[in-house]
Parts: sequence; structure tokens; C-alpha cells
Amino acid sequence: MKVFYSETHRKHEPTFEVFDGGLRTPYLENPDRMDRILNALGNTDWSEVIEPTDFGLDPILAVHDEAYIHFLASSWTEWLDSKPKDPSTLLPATFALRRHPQRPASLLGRAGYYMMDLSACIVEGTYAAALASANCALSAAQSIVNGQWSAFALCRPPGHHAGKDYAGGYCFINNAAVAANWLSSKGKVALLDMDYHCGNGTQDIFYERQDVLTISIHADPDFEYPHFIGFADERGEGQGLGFHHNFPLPAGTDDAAYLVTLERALGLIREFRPAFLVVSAGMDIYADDPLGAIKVTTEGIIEIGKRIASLKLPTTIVMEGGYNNDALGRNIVGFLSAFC
Ligand code: SP5
Ligand code: ZN
Repeated sequence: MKVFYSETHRKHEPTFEVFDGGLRTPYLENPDRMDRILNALGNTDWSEVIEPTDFGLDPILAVHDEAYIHFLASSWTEWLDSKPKDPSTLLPATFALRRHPQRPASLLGRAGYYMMDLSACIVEGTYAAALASANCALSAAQSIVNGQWSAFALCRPPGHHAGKDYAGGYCFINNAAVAANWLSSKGKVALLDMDYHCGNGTQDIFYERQDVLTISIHADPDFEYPHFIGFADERGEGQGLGFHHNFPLPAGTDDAAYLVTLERALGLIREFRPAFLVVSAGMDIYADDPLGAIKVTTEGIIEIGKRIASLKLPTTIVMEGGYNNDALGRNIVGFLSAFC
């Protein structure tokens, strides 16, 4: 299996994020995650790690707001120019209001306007890393179009919380959405998001579209991040009505219960008859994930991979979350093995 991966992610290394209660915590979405996965892939006889191709900005601007991408591109130098007391990390302390927010000129005003939380920390290499990550997803999608049955985009930073014009939850550019939109010019696309957290950014990007079916299985937002989106009654809007599905799960969901829900999602995908499948593969559903409360085991993750692979669709697998670094390598290798 072709694995698209760029070393550029290492330039994105925030030192902290802010948890509930204002707790300053070491950044969980760290470069070590990639090393664990690369190490595990290196012990298989089926993975081939490849540098992504540079697709330029067009496929990114096809799903993201131009001024937002410009903010990502320019904010770091603006931050340093503003001579902040602690220049290590750009993070706002004030966020946009819910009705008629205006976009102000100041850097911190724009940061609050374009961020949804305190875990999308911007550092010097963030934009370069986010671009390389999107190129991994696009390169994997391209290899599918060129005839590979499956490909893995080993993306870092992840993407599924990034909406048309906002960053959040460690995400800046929505890699899976960029790939799905790129594929959609070649045939209908289904995007299945199995990260522990609702794929709110993906939902935002495709909510009014019927040519990309989006499905997210995740911890119920009634108790879990991202809190305000991901409920079962959100089904799409306008032409997109009926082409988005959320499957919120209770804390403690085990392998058996997860697989029941997965089968419902797979049924919807079969019914849609897509030409391509994109999987947002978050491994934070794992039972011992530090952020998660769903209890899927490594064996469960292997079975999830088999069930998704049984759709027999050309599949682009995109890395999202997963923060138990000790288990990350074996969980990803287990998941991918059904697609080789
Ligand atoms: C891609 C991805 O998985 N992003 C997840 C971002 C989640 N941010 C959550 C912040 C709230 C943390 N709550 C801490 C509970 C620890 N038990
Ligand atoms: Zn997640």
C-alpha cells in the first residue's frame, strides 16, 4: 500500500494547548505520533512510504475561504512583528460572537474570528505543515484515481475539525475534505469519519452538497467536544438534505455496539453507490485513548477495517486523531491491513 507522508509536519510542534478549566497541557497532537506509525509500518511487508506531490493552492481554495487561508499563511510573521511577550504560540483569548461577527483588522481579532477553540495553536511551521498534510491527502486520492484500490495519507496536522473558514481541534486545512472534493469531479464520493470526535469541519464543508455523502460516527456532542455540532438530527441542508448523517455514541461504547452502528453507516454508503470512498481514520476511538471515552479495542479496529474494506470501493484513508502513542502504530497497521 502506498503511504503518502511528508517530514514537513515536524515544523508544526506547539508546546501546549489549553484544556477545560484553562489547564495548560502538553500538546497531545505531537510529532511522535507519526514516528510510532512509521515504525509500525516499517515492520510490515506491504507499505511503501512516498513523498506527496505539490498540488498548489487551487484544490485547497476549492473548499476553504481564501481570506482564511491567507490568515494561516501570514499570521505567524504578523504575530512576531507584534512583539508579543511570549512569541512561542499564536492563540487568541477572545472568539467571534454568534450573530453578525465582523472581521477586524488586528491579528488577534482575526485569530479569534478564524479559530473555534484553544487547541489550534499556530507556530512558525504550522502553515507549511498544513499544506504538506493536504498534499498527502491529495496524492493518495490521485493514486486511487490512477488505479490503486487503496492508499493511506499519513497526514499531520489532522484536518476534520477545520471548516470552510476556521481552524480548531488541532486542524487547520481539512485534508479529507480537500481530497473528497478533488475526487468529486471524477465521480460521487462518500466520506466516512470514524474519528472519536465529530467531523464538524467536514460537515460544514459539504452540508449543502449531494455529490459528497458525509457520515460521522463519534462521541455524542451532548457530552464531548466539539459540543455544538454532531447531533443525529443534522441531516444536511438545501440540495444536501439527506446527504449528511451523524451517529452519536454514548461513552463506553464497546466493539459490538460500535460495529452495529458502523453497519448502519455502511448501508447508507452502499445505497449511495459512490465511485470513491474517503475515510477519516481517527484512532481515538481506542479504549485507552487519553482524549476518548469509547471502548473499541485493537481487535475492534481491525474488524472495522475489514468491514469498511468489504465495500470494495476505491478508498483513500486519511489520518486524523489518535493520541495513545504506544498503541497508535499497531492500531493503524491493524486497520490498514484489510486494505492491502
Ligand atoms: C483531530 C482530533 O482528534 N482533535 C481533537 C481535539 C480535541 N480537543 C479537546 C479539548 C477538550 C479536552 N477535554 C479533556 C478531557 C480529558 N479527559
Ligand atoms: Zn479526534
